Amino acid sequence: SPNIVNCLVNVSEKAANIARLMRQHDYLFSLLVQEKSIDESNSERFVHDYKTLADVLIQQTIRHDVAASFPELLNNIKGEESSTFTNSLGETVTIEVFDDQSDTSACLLKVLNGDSVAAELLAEEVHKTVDTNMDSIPDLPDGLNYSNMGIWVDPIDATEEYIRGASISSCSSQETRVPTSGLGCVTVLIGGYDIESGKPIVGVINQPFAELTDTGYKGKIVWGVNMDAVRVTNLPQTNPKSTKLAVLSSSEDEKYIKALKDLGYGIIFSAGAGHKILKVITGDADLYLLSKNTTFKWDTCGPQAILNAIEGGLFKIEEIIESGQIVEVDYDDERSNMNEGGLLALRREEKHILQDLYNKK
Ligand code: 2IP
Ligand code: CA
Ligand code: CA
Repeated sequence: SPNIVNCLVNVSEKAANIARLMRQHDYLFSLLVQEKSIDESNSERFVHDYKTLADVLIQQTIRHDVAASFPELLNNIKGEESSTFTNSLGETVTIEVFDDQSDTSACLLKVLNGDSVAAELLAEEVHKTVDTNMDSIPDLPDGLNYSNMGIWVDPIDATEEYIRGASISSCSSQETRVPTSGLGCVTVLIGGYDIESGKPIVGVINQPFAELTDTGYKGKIVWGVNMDAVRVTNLPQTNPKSTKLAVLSSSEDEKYIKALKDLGYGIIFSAGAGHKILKVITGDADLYLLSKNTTFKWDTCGPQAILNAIEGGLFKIEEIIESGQIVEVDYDDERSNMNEGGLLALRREEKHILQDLYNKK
């Protein structure tokens, strides 16, 4: 039977390919930055927001490819985007990825209001076979019940950086390996969780623009499995040294910034919720704290699975500060999609700060 980790890794790479194409192809990029004015004179135009097309097309591609290998998952795959667009005349069209490239292309043609160049370029990328051939992916336990698995997708995290961000080389900080802004902060996030327990069990973070080389952007993929029988990631087996570095949203409250400084942390502001958790996972930062309710289940499910796989955790900061209770974020379908109570991402060896923060309140 197919391997879900392998499947999610490959589909994240296809997503990254689409994201790179839309950003690097001159014509497609011109559509991307024009945003709401592809053709102001044409009121029937469906894509009033082309950047949403990137998001929706990637999400639908992920849905299609995952369900092709795991039909039981079809109705369990959810994401940030809805698949429909409504134009100014109130007509609605659904972006769909079909089994045949020509059908996908025809659907895109409708959405793009007859732009056959764009429709064909995109459909071709959506229907390419992508195999990353990662050799370290483990065998999973037999008899996994995929109808009890939910999937959260954020097709593009840090959209602002994706649309407007400068190339990574111009803004990454050499010293800390944590870019503040730019394409390096963009990620594709896919996470699988156990519907019964609400625990994240598989995760992929794909950074489509991790490196700028002579031949263009190269991506990076981090994956993790957090099952009782298999707990593993593709990260190198090192024990990152604590550098007492906190990575925060530029919108973080002064109160928390001060508390972390008082505890001896250096502060870096950086874009992208997925990117910030990734930096904690890789050891480039030691914690990510977010006091506001500005992330959603699709931002955290995949990253948390990887963090858990290395025995780190993603906790609700509010519970820690208010009652000293150490509660992990979970994925309960009955509750809101918002991560209420904020976030605190930590690797295993940094968990001592849980007590320090509670004492500090
Ligand atoms: C956003 C994105 C933002 C982040 C916000 C997320 O997701 O990751 O960068 O804010 O929390 O919801 P910040 O960069 O201040 O941490 P999206 O780009 O998918 O809307
Ligand atoms: Ca997001
Ligand atoms: Ca997004």
